[in-house]
Parts: sequence; C-alpha cells; structure tokens
Amino acid sequence: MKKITKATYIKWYEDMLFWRKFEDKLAQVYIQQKVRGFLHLYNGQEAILAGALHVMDLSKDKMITAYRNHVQPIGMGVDPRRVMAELYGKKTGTSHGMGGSMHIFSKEHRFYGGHGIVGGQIPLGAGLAFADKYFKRDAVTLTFLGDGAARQGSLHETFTMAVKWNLPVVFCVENNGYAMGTSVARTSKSTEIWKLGLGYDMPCGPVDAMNPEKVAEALDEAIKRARKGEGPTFLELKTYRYRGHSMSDAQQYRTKEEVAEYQKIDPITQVKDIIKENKYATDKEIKAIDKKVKDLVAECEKFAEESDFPDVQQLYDVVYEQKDYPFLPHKL
Ligand SMILES: Cc1ncc(C[n+]2csc(CCOP(=O)(O)OP(=O)(O)O)c2C)c(N)n1
Ligand SMILES: [Mg+2]
Repeated sequence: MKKITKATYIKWYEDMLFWRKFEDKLAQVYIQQKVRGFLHLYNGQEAILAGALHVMDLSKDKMITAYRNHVQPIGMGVDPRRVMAELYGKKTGTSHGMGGSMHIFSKEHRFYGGHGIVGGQIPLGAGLAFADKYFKRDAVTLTFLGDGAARQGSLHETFTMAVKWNLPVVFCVENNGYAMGTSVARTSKSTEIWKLGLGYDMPCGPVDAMNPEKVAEALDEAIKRARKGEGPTFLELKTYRYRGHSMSDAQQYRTKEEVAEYQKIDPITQVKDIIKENKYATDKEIKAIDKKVKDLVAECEKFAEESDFPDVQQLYDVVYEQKDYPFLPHKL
C-alpha cells in the first residue's frame, strides 16, 4: 500500500475538514432556503472517503454511491464550486443545475452518482466493473451503499453475478447504524452485515471506518484482489452520521448521548491528534489549514450565489422529444 506519511495525515486533515465545513455550510444555506429539496449530509463518515482515495488509482478507478454524495465527487477531483452551484440549482453546477443534491455526477472524474433509489446503484456499480473487465481496462469500481440497502434484493442479485463473473468491484456498505430512523438491529436479526458475503463465497469483513488508516488498509487489499482478476470483496465500514438522515429529520430514534459517544472518536479529531502527537504540524500550521478551508468554503458559496439560474428553455434541452408526437405539443 502507498505509505501513510506525515503528508498523508496533513492531507487527510485538510480534506476531511473541508468536506465537513462544506456540508455545514450547505446545512446553513438549506435553512435559508437557498438549497431546496432533500439534503443528506455525510458528517461523521469522512474517514471512509479519505481512506478510499488514498488507495484508489484516480487515473482510472471509478466510484458510485447513493444520495449522500456531495463530497465524494470533490475527492475525485470535481471543482467544489460546481458541486455547491449544483445544490443551489445554478447553471454552473455539475449537471447545469438540473440534478441537485442527490445527483452529483461527473463522468470525466469517474464519479457515477448520486442515486436516490436505495440499492439502485449496486447493480450499476457491478455494470461499470463488467464494462471495465469486458474492455480489459484494468480499473476497479468502488460501489458504496448504506446499511438500509444491504437488505434490498438488488444486492443479492448483483452479488450472485459479480462473484460468478469475478468482476473488479468492491462493495462497501457504510453502516452508519440507521436507515432513515430505523436502526440496523430493528430490521434484521444479524447486525453484522459483512457476513452476507459469506453466503456468496465473497471475501468479506468488518472495518473500523472512523479511522482512515483502517479503511485504507482494508480497501487496498480489496482493490488489489479486484485488479488481479480475483473478483469482488464485500466490506462493512462501521461508521456514524452526526446529522439526521436528511435536514427534515427530528432524530427521535436516538439520544444526544449516543451522538456524543461517536464524536469522541471523530475521524477529524483522531487525525488531528496524530498530527499533534507526532509533531507533523505546529499549531500555527494547523490554523493556516483551518483558514484555507474556511476561505475555500466561502469561495464556493460566493460562486454559487453569484451564478445564474438556468434559462427555462434549458428544461427542454434534456427532455426526449419525438418530433412527430401528435398529442401534447409542449412549446412554452
Ligand atoms: C427503493 C427505495 N425504498 C425506499 C426509499 C426511501 N428511503 C430513502 S433513504 C432510505 C434509508 C436508507 O438508509 P441507508 O441505506 O442506511 O443509507 P443512509 O441514509 O444511512 O446513508 C429510505 C428507506 C428509497 N429512496 N428507495
Ligand atoms: Mg444507514
């Protein structure tokens, strides 16, 4: 695995802090009704993305996830200003303001969304991997899903084929304890989701996903296996989300104490502590990173605020139109 060095820790700190603050800003502008629709935030789960990016080959590997999807494309190289603009519904957004929160997408950066149907992205992730295998492209697809999606039929159908065809895919369930307000324990007798892999003879296991180093180690092994043509791996990344399922969640299904317990093992704090213990950066250098992050978030907000909304006519650019359709001419 690529060595985890002082530079890695500094990068992890800066990246994770940026993702956290970027989403805190989104929460703020959502309350001001500048961002509309649903908004599902990733706060608390950042170590997963940090660890994954350390071991992926960003020149060819792919990523696909569900609707908690604002920071992953940024990690894959998408301009964060364009992600913020997409959430504002502005023309300068990643999908010209037509996708919104749940549908960030950038084919150029090999980030394939952004999917609102629980479990919908699981077969799509296997499909991306199938194409890479078919065209001998030596790329691996990381397919992320929530604990709620683990009980969907689509997962089981996909596992059957992915393992049979040795597809170069890593299935990563981000077990944050809840599917909306329903805990894992409430939905299934077995709370160790990784064990689902056993039924498919798929290498599988649990990972402490509040720690980017642990995520990187587990994913490195899985990615190497996939690259060697030895097929998929199923990892249960044990994590936690600090905010509600979406912005409209009153969170009556959990206690403040439970959230506080997980905040004690917050990935950003863990990384910052390692930086301090090992004197990888001085307090002054850490403060400079904090300021850089704050300024970049402000720049994203300004860009989104100042961008224009799409023209109404743009709606028709993306709608299939059959020229000779007789019934509903839909000219404005
Ligand atoms: C097929 C389908 N069923 C139900 C829903 C409604 N729904 C949206 S999110 C969600 C919970 C999913 O939880 P999980 O997979 O654990 O992901 P998390 O939100 O925790 O990241 C549900 C049931 C949906 N979007 N799609
Ligand atoms: Mg969940």
